[in-house]
Amino acid sequence: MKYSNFFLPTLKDAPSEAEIVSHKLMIRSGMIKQSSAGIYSWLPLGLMVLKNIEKIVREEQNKVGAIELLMPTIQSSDLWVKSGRYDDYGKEMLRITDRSGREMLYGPTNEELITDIFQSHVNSHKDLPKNLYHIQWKFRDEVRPRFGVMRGREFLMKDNYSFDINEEEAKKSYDKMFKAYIKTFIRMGLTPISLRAETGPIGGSLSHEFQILAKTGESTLFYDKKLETLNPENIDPNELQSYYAAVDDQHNENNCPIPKENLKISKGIEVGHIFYFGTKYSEKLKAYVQDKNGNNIPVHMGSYGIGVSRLVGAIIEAYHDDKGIKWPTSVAPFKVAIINLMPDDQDCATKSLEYYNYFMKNKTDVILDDRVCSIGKKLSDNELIGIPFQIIIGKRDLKEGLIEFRNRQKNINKKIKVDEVINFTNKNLEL
Ligand code: 5CA
Repeated sequence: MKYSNFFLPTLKDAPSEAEIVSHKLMIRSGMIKQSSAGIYSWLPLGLMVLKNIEKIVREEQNKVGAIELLMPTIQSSDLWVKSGRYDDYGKEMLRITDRSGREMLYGPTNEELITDIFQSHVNSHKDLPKNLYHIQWKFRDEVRPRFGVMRGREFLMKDNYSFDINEEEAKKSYDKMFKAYIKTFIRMGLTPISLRAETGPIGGSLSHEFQILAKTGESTLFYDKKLETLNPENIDPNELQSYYAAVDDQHNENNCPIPKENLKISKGIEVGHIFYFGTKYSEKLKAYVQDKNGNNIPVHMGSYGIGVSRLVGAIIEAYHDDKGIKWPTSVAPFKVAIINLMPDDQDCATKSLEYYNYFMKNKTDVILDDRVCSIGKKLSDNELIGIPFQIIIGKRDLKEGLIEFRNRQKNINKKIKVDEVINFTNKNLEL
C-alpha cells in the first residue's frame, strides 16, 4: 500500500472525551471514528488490525475442532421469552419492533439462538460433542459506554457454544477452550491471566475470565507468578485452574493461599470469559438427545466469549509509549513501513520503490510513505501508527550507502548498509 493512495486520517490531538490511552491513540491514528455513543466506524487501519485479531482467534478455534457458522445480529424475542431472559436482560437489550409489530432485538449474546439451531438438527448422543462458534457484532446498551472500543455498545465478539452428553464431557470441552484461549492471547503478544469468575446473567456453576496484563488496565489482579510464564505448547488447564488468581475485591491478604514471594500484583483488562452452565438453556429450549439407553436427556452446554474489538484497544493499552502505538508483529496492520523522507529526490524514490516492490512481491504487509510532507510529520505519524519495522530513507544517509532501521517494539534505531536492509528486515520479521 502506498500512503498517498491510502485513507489514513491521523490527528495531532485526541478529542477531550477520550479518557484512556487506547481510545486517544485509536482516534489519533485514524483507526476509528465515533458514530454515536459507544458505536464506531472502523477506518481502514483499524479494520486491518481487527481482521488480524479475528484471524488469530479463528485459527486457534479451528485448530481445536470448533466449527464456524454465522448467526444474525437481529433476533426474534420468542426464544428469549422461552429461556426467561427477555425480561431479565432489562434495558441493556436493544428492542426493536418490526413493521408487523413483532418484537425483535439486536443480539447481546447467542445462547438461545444456537440452542435452537442445535435442537432442530441434533437428536442423538452419537452426534456429540459439538462446538459451534461465530464472530459477529453484538449490541449491549451499556449505561456508560466509555473507553472507546473497550466498552462499546456495538462490539465484535467471538462466541462459541459447546454441547455434550454429560458434565464430565462438558468439562473436557471447557478445558479445550481454556487452552485455546491462552494460546490465542499469547499469539497476540499478550500475557493472559485466567481467574475464577462470577457467572452473572449467563448463568451456570463454573466460569473463568481471561485478563491480559497492561499497566493502564482497569482491574487489579493478584496471582501466582507462574501464570506469567506459560509455555503455549504445554498448557495443562487443570494445573492452571489450580493456581491462585483473584481480582482485588476477592483477594484477602490474610488468607491468601500462596507465599508472598510467589504473589504478583498487576493491572489487567478482561478480554475473554468462559462459562459452563449445564442444562440451563437446553431444558428450557428443548435441546434433548437420546443417550445410549434410549432415554431423552438435555445436553450440557458451555459458552465462550472473546472480545475481538475490545482486544484492539487492550493490545494498545499493553503496547504503547508517549509517541504512539507499538504493535506486536502478529497483529500489526503493516509489518514494514518504508519511509521516504525525500520523495522529490530521484535516488531516494528509486531505493524506496525497490524495497517496496520486494516486500510486495514477498507478500509482506508493507506501507510506503511516499507523501510529500515535512520530515517531522512523516516520522511522528509513523511512530503514532506503530508499524513494527521502519526503513527510513534519507538523502544524506543514502549518499553514504546507509539506511536507518527502526524496531518500534524494542526501541532500536540503527544505521545499516543499503544492501543489508532486506536480509536484516527479514531476520527481524522471523523473530
Ligand atoms: N455469552 C457469553 C460468552 S460467549 C458472553 O457474552 N460473555 S461476556 O458477557 O463475558 O462477553 C464476552 C467478552 O466480550 C468479554 O470478555 C469482553 O471481552 C467482551 N465484551 C463484553 N462486553 C463488551 C463491551 N461492551 N464492549 C466491548 N467488548 C465487550
